[in-house]
Amino acid sequence: HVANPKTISVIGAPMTFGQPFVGTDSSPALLREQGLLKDLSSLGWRVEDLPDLDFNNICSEADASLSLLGGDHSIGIGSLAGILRAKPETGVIWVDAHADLNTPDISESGNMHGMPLGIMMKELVPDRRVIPGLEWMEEGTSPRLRPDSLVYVGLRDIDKAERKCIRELGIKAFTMYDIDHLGIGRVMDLAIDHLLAKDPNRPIHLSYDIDAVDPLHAPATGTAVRGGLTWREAHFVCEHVVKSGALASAEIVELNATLSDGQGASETIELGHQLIAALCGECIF
Ligand code: HAR
Ligand code: MN
Ligand code: MN
Ligand code: MN
Repeated sequence: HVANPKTISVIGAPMTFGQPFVGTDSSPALLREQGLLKDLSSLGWRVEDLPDLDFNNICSEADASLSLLGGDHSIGIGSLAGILRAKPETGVIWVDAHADLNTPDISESGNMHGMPLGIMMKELVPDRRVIPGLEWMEEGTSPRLRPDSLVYVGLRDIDKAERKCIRELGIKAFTMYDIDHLGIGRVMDLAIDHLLAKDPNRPIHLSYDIDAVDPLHAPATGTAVRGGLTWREAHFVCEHVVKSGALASAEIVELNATLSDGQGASETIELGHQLIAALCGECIF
């Protein structure tokens, strides 16, 4: 449970370069305009509002203990690098329709937002400095994510090469099939157990791609896939991670208000806003 008073640092990460569309860069401002920060203070948090990251100076590593507002999912490269540098034992829950486990060698699209996890795995990219823009990720000083420190929730659109990597690396993956079969409650219990069984005190980072949610509720995103999380399942994921007491940082990504009509855009931003409030303990008694 959330022990207050605690500080939450909020950083906007208006990144678009990881995929073909503009628009993901306005989401931090749209979330702020909806009163996100005020809501978090009324939930009892001391809110530290940090300036948006400047992606004209592209290489940046996030600070730890925070909430990041994307931006496309390529910001995960910087957030994971920063979080793992501060707390190498961090476990990651990746909520997404996609596995984001591509590398420049195997990606079918070449889009960086499909690669953040691939780039973090030593098994897939032994030397990241060969990737243009990632020269700053020095081996030895920029920690890796171990395959057993990652759990997926919500997968339903996995590339062939990614599927092979998930199998070979033994990454724990709960697809929409598993959610249909077991229910979201059991899936989240198993996901959290997987990360905390060996080390109950390790921090958890939650990376939430809004396209995990069904396009019925989150149409304003670049790569929507039908058959996603319901409204309640989407919230439950956040509520249950908070309840574990291990949540240390989170990011919400791939909101793109320009990719839907007005109503779809505002519903998507509102959902993002509500998911962040849920991560801050809104519905926990
Ligand atoms: N796997 C595909 C690729 O690498 C699609 C990735 C799609 N987008 C995301 N990532 N939003 O979660 O291009
Ligand atoms: Mn993603
Ligand atoms: Mn996705
Ligand atoms: Mn339970």
